[in-house]
Amino acid sequence: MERTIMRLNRLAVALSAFTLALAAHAQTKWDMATAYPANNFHTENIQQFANEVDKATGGKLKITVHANASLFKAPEIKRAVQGGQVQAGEILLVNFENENPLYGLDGIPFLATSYQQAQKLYKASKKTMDDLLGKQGMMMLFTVAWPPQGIYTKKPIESASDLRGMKWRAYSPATSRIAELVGAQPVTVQASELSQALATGVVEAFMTSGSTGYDSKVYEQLSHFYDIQAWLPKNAIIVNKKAFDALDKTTQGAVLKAAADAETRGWTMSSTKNDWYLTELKKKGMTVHTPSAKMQADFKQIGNTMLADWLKKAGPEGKAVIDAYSK
Ligand code: PCA
Repeated sequence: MERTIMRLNRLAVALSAFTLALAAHAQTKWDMATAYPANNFHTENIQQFANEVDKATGGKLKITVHANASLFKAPEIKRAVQGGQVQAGEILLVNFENENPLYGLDGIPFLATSYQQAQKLYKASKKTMDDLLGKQGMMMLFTVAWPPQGIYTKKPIESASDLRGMKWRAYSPATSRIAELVGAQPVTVQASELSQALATGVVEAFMTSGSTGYDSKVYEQLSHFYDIQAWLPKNAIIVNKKAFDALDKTTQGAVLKAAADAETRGWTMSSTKNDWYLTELKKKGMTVHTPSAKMQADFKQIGNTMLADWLKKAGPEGKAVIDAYSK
């Protein structure tokens, strides 16, 4: 059913592109595939970006945002943009760590734990990341960090060993690796399917932000959130390079200007909304804990192991980024 809907959505996208091509040349239409709900702050920010592009170009470039993985599932969006099935998309960079370790940089626990550090890490890696996506025929328009990642559980926990044997939801290679390191049983579930996985009891614990916890109505099944602030993974808004190059210079300028504004706005939204999300979780009956010293030490240790592994995989290019970040 879901597959059929996705196929129909894609057919509609292809047809509208065709109709437009037959109609005026004056207007360009882009589709933007995203993976999170329409009322998530990332999606709201992207929608505002699309509105601003529309306004700045006097309607010459129309970007339709397809939220909640309605066009492509989160892990498929990058390839869809690369292959030109959609002109633009939103990706969770850490999802692509197996393709290139650099994509996993901002998913290493305790490397960058505040918005300020996450910004610094972003700056240290931006050029390398731009080159990497550039080689794949894409361009990064802007990024926005998710709020800091904490641990959701059914039962209270005191240390990492309390997670042993739990059914653990992972959203990336790194979050699966954490399950391995703590002895939990990982199952990969993307955000758009998380509420369902929770409702059917497939998961008992996981790490994510207050944002995704709230969106997934985690409070209906789990009662504890440990605000350990382990890392802030970024979403990147990417565009097919050929689609971008096909725009006239003025339109390109408008896109870049709206993208720069969306980046600044998005990072602010992320941190302000984080406080709101955590307040809402409490209102819905969850306990938001400051993790015990033992748990912090355990996760710090996990972070050290994962950074060492990452440096081995990422080679000199990765080391250069970490060095630039640590300066
Ligand atoms: N939400 C996304 C990725 C990180 C986050 O905070 C998720 O849980 O899938």
